Amino acid sequence: MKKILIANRGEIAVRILTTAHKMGIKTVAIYSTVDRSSPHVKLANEAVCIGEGPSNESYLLGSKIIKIAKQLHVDAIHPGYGFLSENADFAEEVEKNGIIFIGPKSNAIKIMGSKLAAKEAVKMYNIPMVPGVDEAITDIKKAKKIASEIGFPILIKASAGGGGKGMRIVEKEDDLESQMNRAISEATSAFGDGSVFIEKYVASPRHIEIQVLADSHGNIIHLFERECSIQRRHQKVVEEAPSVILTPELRSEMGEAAIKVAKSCEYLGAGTVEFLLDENNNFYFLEMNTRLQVEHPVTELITGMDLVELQIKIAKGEKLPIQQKDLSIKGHAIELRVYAEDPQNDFLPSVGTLETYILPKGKGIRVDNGFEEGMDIPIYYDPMLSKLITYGETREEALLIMQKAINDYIIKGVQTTLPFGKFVIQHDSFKEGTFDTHFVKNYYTAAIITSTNENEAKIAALIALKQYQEDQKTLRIPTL
Ligand code: MV4
Repeated sequence: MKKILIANRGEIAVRILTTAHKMGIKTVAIYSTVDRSSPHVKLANEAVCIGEGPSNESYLLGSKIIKIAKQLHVDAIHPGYGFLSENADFAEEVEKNGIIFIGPKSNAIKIMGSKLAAKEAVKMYNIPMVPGVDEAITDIKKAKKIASEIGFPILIKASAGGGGKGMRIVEKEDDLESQMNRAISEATSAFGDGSVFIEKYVASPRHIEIQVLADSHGNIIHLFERECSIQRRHQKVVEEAPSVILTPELRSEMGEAAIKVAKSCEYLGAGTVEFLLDENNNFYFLEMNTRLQVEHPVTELITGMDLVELQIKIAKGEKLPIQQKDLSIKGHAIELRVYAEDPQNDFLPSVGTLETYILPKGKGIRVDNGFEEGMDIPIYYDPMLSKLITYGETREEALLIMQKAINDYIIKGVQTTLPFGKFVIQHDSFKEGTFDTHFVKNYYTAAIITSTNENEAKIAALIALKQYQEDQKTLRIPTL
């Protein structure tokens, strides 16, 4: 493999380019007109403009991307996350054109892209699943019977849904029919597939996911868990590894289950198996993400592995260079996603120019970043600027470094979620590790940040006053 094309932008394009260059592989970047001065364009050996700002006129143009790859004699395409990364047709088209898709085969993407197909695939592997049905429900009588067997509250989910889209909690039988009809019509218009199913609603779960790697020689390993419970409206905010709640036994049970999920779809490459963990630490398989995830760096920091390098080696047909027994967890890593969003104004995207943009640095700090001072934030894409990742020997150390790194990260020109991140990591429930997926909803209000800002301004004013008074004293000395 001599040359790869990165079909993505922002921090993840930079992340992939960096490892490719480390491995002596040449790179091709693609970019839209609004991204022409982005770091990923400058860093790549070659760069091709593929269209205008909107994703469907640029980063989603699969056929055009494949055409460019062929023209430039590219050996493989890395899709990153988002965009075309979980598009089974794209993966298939890439391979049909004699180019390696750095990811699983299109069939695995297809299976895991449908929650019902995923349940079907893992059926014979004894993976714990939330009580519920494993087939699409259309008949309301049947739905009522099932719901009463499971017991309310229940959750209606869309088979094609993701990120919480098309989910509905139903508290009592009276609401079932109307909620089911709504869920079906929502799923039909959002995904073109109205299949919905029913599960018992797990009220206060934690969201734990397991990183897996599978090579083309039948070897599958897991790289432990990531704790992803701190999220806001299905958007993850803070992730960490390891999770404070897992025991070594539970960790290895979940790891084994994740490996079986990978086996069930003949998985290839890096993937993530998502689980819910209930109050009694029972875990249930939710879904599998068939891509490199945003939060992969925390896994890299605690295992010492380069996941992109391993993805590339697997795509080349190499055997995994490590076995399960070679892996262990060392230290603790925390990731904060830094978005150009205003936490004091309902997290609305805050567009504008990065007038000042200074990254924090130092021991235990890693910033996976896609922007530079002076750049505009395009309105067309996810407004994530970077990921601030810290590492320590202990969770406490990683948290202390995170606190300092947030303070040292200077962004002017746009509002960001840095103050929100600071709120999260300083919260008692987060520090104690007693949180669940309702953390943000339960504890966060915009007023907290306003008052933190006011307090900090007050302290700054007091320090300034004190200093002024001190200066006055010294100034008076010569006149005495
Ligand atoms: C659930 C659940 C409770 N019970 N399933 C949300 C997105 C999708 N991946 C699955 N999700 C959930 N499924 C049952 N049976 C609660 C959630 C859920 C959630 C899951 C992970 C992280 C954050 C979440 C926030 C709200 C709901």
